[in-house]
Amino acid sequence: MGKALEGVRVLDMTHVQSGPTCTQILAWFGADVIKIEKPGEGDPTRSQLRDIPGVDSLYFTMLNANKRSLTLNPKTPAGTRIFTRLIEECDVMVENFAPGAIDRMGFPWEKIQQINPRMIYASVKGFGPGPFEDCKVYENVAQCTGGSASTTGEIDRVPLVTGSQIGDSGTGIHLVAGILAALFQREKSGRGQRVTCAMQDTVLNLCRVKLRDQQRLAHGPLKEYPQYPNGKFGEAVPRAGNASGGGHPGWIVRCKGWETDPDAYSYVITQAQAFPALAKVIGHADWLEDPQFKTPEARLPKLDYVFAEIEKWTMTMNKMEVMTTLNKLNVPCGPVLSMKEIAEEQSLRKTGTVVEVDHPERGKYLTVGNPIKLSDSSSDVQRSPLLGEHTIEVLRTVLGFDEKEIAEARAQGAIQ
Ligand code: CAO
Repeated sequence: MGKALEGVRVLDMTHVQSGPTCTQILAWFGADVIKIEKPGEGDPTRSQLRDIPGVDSLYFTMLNANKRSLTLNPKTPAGTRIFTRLIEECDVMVENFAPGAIDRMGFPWEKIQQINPRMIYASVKGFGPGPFEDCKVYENVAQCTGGSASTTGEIDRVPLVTGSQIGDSGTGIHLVAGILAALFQREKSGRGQRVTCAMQDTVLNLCRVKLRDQQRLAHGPLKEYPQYPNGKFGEAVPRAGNASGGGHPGWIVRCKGWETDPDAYSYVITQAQAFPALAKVIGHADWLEDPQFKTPEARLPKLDYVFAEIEKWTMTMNKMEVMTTLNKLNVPCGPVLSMKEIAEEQSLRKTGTVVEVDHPERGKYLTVGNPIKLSDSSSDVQRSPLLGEHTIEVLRTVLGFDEKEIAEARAQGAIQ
């Protein structure tokens, strides 16, 4: 089977997480992704959070599958030449350095465009134009400034960041959408363009339901929030614990074994159309006749009680039994799965969402495969490259360099 992005070559100047997430997706779809890394050092994540001394960390290996690695310092004369040639040969360039870093390397957008007018130049930055545009940003800064932290957490407790990397990986995924749109437009216009994604913007995009609620606040209390009817609403959307962000109330309830197992919980949604079945199975057929509980609107002020009653029932069985029983009744629900359970889940292995990969230095490791499934484009996962593993190969086969040119670049420290 062919691959969707075969023939697309990517000049990958990314590091850490946000940029590498983007180029990993392009690589999964078959683009030739050439990752440029600083000679001698490489992407800083190669050595961050290392579990095995001297071996590329899982942080790196899980974000850089299916790529080639080329060491290059574009700030040397030979490096500038190689970089210019790479711009000529590539379709897409992706970077997520601090603002201005690529310009300081001597390659502002105008120059890149001049070298290759078909180039699509994609960047991740912490903020868009404005007061913070020059700031460096990591994941949790984006979660705080994009509205996620202020709306996440238990009621009346500190703001919380989430384990989902919505700032880094979230922005990388948004950037992929921009690059694919630009590639599509280039088919018609023949021209490349700039694609930029700010981490603050993408976190906000992912939290748009909370901006929705901010505006609803002007028209009265948010009735599906746990603060209603007892608590108070201030001027801004409050943290809502585990309340559902949608139109059907939901909550996390304890299941059998919760006293010792930190993940013995399930999320249960009281979807209006499935509520009669839910009420009956938990032993509350009476609610269906009772005007105090019959309608979703009537239940809103009593959600605490409703979920407490549901929990009495879920605590009599384990989270998988809750899932099986409620699924048969069409009640939307889900067990809180630990990472251990996910790593062992065979259905995820079968679909290629969790993949075991072999690495020459680390041996076998698990990674997340491509979650985007195309019916006519295969998406196998190849291990991440060693630092500079493809330097010579790329210089020879992509750029047509001979031995003398390679030796000269090496002598200047342009490559390793
Ligand atoms: N050869 C020589 N120099 C290189 C190089 C190479 N191959 N690759 C990078 N460098 C240099 C850059 O030119 C830059 O030098 P100058 O500052 O002198 O111009 C320097 O290395 C480091 O760049 P940086 O400022 O981006 O790196 P940092 O570790 O200080 O900051 C980060 C990291 C992530 C905070 C910053 O890059 C950033 O804000 N990026 C944008 C937002 C972003 O993507 N954040 C997500 C991070 S996690 O996914």
